Amino acid sequence: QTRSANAPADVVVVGAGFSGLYLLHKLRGLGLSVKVFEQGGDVGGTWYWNRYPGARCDVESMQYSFSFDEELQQTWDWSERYAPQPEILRYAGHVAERYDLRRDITFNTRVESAVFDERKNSWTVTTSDGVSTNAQHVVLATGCLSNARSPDFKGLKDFKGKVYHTGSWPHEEVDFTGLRVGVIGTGSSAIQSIPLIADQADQLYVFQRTANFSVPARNAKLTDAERKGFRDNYAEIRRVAREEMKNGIFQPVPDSGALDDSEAIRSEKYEARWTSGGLTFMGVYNNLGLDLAANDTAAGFIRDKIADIVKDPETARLLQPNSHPVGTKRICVDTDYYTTFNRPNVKLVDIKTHPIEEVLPHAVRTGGKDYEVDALVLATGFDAMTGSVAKIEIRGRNGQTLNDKWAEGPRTYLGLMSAGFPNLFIITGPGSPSVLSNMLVSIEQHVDWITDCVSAMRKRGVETIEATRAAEDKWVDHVNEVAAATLYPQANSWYMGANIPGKPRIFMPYIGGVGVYRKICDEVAAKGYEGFEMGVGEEQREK
Ligand code: NA7
Repeated sequence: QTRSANAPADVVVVGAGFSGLYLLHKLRGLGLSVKVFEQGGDVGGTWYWNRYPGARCDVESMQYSFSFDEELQQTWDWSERYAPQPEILRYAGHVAERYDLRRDITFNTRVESAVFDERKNSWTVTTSDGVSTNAQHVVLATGCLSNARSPDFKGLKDFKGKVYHTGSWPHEEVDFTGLRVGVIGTGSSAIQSIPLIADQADQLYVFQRTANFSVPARNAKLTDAERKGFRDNYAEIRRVAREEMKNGIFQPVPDSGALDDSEAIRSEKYEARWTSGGLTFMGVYNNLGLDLAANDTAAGFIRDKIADIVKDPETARLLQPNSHPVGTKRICVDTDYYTTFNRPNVKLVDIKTHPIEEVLPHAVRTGGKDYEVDALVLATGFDAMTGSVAKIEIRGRNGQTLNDKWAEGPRTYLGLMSAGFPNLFIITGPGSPSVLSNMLVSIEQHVDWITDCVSAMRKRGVETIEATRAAEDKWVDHVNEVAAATLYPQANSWYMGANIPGKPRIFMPYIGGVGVYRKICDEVAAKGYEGFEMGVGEEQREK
């Protein structure tokens, strides 16, 4: 392919999900030239790819939405408490239209490499069409759950039916009517799609390795009064989400711990959250993520619910999670998940005791039994947080690649930059609260911080910004220390990289909370970007 070059840009942004869209809008506001590359055919990121039946965000739509434009939040009508994926995707499209963003986005184009030139202080970004683009800054807005992962089960490639992955679902309608279907995995994507697939399919086999905790979503149409309730109070609701909540989702953290209450009061409180539904279940007490005995009370409550709902005792037993404290893998939010196992056409298959031995042309073999299926759904998750960054060859100072630097686990300062990679920013990167938060709260905060930073650089007349090793080491230690004080590292979760064979086991997100994190980032900026080094260009120095 002939190599050609685009006009240079001030900033190249990788990805046109919610991060990329808001970045483009904000950076344009500084008068910068911005070029966005997106591997998908349109905007939306996660919501472009995850089109499986039942796909929804587990954060309520009135909160999982942009807050930067009052008119936008006052005029977009969310239809349900948890809007379905097509609606979230329409919202992303609406945002792109409203700010005329698509003209600076190149679709169906992957960024393959980004190489820093130490003399010119600029990045050369090469895309899958063989074209290169020079830019002063690169921002990785590549998403945390964007690199879908299919385990290499023996025989999978010779399977004769259709194979789907929840994280890269086809754009055309998929109809399971009359088919025998196997779903592998019981994470959030599986838990959302299983009830709908069971409704269509003749027979559904659910292959479960690890049982997960799930709470009812209690999804419902939003009424005008509910929407108005949010809209009238948005200023305060958004402020609390940014500043006071641990993750921008729960109510502010309560004062009491689970063991402070009697069993009767505790059950009442859990029951109330179970009835109101959603992720806020984990916000009943302040120590569910910290104290195993406290956590057990919540875990036990959910296990009892499962036993009540699921009629077959052996199926109920298998569905009761016992391998990790509740919440240490992201808790799932479902509609009719457990009741689905009462249907005569649904069977749970335990692949922990008997792992999948082989996929045959028309069946899945486990425990010496062949389960005949016409279609397979891999709900097997993602190479989370670092997977999409790792697919790009990123070379910083001295030709070092980011993959080499991160071989023992990702290292960042504030999740925003990595030492040795000047002018390369990451949105919701490892070391930031990202996946433990309402993503939209984190995305807006990161984009605002980065935009302010670039603007400050321009005002000072500097060409580069780079995290210092010392600041990065200190931040990595802090991220680890905060995580170690919680129960989270006890689970084999994708937060830990534990779902990817060979990936270093490190708790990747920052668990200190979005409010605390925001304060730290603001203080760093207020102190003249403490922990970062700013530099003038070599040509400027030589003058
Ligand atoms: P998850 O939560 O990573 O779930 C993946 C599921 O697939 C989980 O049940 C895994 O079992 C299972 N899995 C993965 N690999 C295998 C193999 N090799 N054999 C058997 N089973 C396997 O991904 P999701 O897409 O559901 O959700 C990701 C996030 O998106 C979610 O947390 C929300 O934040 C939104 P395991 O638990 O590893 O034993």
